[in-house]
Amino acid sequence: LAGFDWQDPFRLDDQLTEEERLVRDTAHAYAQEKLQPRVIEAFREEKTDPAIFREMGEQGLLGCTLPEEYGGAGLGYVAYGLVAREVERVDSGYRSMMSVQSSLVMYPIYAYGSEEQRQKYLPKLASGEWIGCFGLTEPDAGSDPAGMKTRAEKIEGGYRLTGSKTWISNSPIADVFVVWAKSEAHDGKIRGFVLDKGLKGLSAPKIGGKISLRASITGEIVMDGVEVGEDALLPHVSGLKGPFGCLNRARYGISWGALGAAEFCWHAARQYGLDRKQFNRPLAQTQLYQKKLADMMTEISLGLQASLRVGRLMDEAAAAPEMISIVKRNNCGKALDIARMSRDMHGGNGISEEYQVIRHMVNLETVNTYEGAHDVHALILGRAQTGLQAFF
Ligand code: TGC
Ligand code: FAD
Repeated sequence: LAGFDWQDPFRLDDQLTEEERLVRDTAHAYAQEKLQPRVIEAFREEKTDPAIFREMGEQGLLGCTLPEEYGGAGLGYVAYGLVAREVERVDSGYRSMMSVQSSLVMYPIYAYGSEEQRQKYLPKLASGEWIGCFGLTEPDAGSDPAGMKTRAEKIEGGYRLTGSKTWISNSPIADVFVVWAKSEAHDGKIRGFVLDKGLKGLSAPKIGGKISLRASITGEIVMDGVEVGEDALLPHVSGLKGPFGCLNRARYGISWGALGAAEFCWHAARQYGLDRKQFNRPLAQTQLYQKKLADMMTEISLGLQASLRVGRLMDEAAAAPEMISIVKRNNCGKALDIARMSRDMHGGNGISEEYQVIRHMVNLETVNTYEGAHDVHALILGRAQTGLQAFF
């Protein structure tokens, strides 16, 4: 029988292509060398450095699944997941910045946009010169985006948008806004629009005082009769399947990312237990401590295998949204449990910013809620097996 690598129990590494390993190693090196040194202060001071987008762009980490002619890297979804895992190993907020830009802004412009929209936006978003945001959630429409109030009224030569979005990642520093609105000219159906910063009536105030995801800026999008031309409409999609098509990709990436944060917390707890002695022995030499480490290793390695499987199916265009709900829900929930456990295993030191586990713990509270709350994914999976709608 082969030997056992505790850090890679099911030999995930062997299941990757050479290209995927290279992408992972590039993302790992960037995240450790450039993001790790800034994250403690960024979180403490609630500071988002826009330069991070340009750095990620230089490394080829933005929109990496899109074709090279639009600035992407033509990679598959497993590579995209590996990038998310490495970035979130440092901080969920940094992964959020990356995944919104890639899956929620570049993807819809690529998949639903006109050729002119692709040419105008994608290369600059891929390089990180422009920052994007995605506005679906509203003050009165979170888990139920079908209840949105934002309206697009038809005017001569274009549309007038009125409404407000809230809890929008990147919005206060965004150059490009992908927003979803009910369009009168399209029978009240939900349509996507791409807005440029600086339009009259468009503003994006910051939401301050977050206790979670503090390294990633969040804001509102206020549209007070914003007038845009016909060319702002994403022509090739109509209805909720537009935003959900983007969310499928982002949720899948989050399933890998959350496990990156969990791995950080697991490794930190292991090391802490080896270094810290109580009752004349390392904490790691106690049965309870080892049981917790065993649980962490088990959940993380099972979760990674599941995300790998879904990623392979996405590359074959054979993944169902319900598969993504399973890995988004389970991996985020398990990652949150692991971060809380690791915080506890660090004792009093666990609440210090220096040990970093409490930062991951509070970040994962958001990750468990956004992109479909944990219980909302349970209802999607309940509906899939009973045929019964339990949302309302
Ligand atoms: P429902 O009747 O289920 O579906 C309406 C239409 O949408 C289609 N559809 C999908 N299409 C593609 N992929 C999916 N996953 C899809 N899910 C649904 C469906 O086929 C149907 O199409 P059609 O043509 O028949 O009209 O819609 P519902 O209103 O009953 O939906 C219920 C529910 C709860 C499943 C859904 O609304 C939901 O998932 N809610 C969660 C909302 C959410 O995830 N919001 C995320 C906001 S963005 C965000 O959080 C970004 S954070 C990013 C970061 O910082 O990293
Ligand atoms: P609600 O929908 O009010 O849910 C509250 C609670 O009720 C949850 O526990 C939920 O599971 C539960 N619940 C809801 N419906 C049901 C039901 N039918 N049955 C049982 N329980 C139910 N949105 C964007 O559009 N773009 C972004 O970039 C973005 N970034 C975000 C960044 C941060 C930091 C945060 C915190 C959020 C972000 N969001 C973004 C919004 C996010 O997607 C929503 O917060 C999320 O979808 C939940 O909506 P809500 O907050 O309105 O909660």
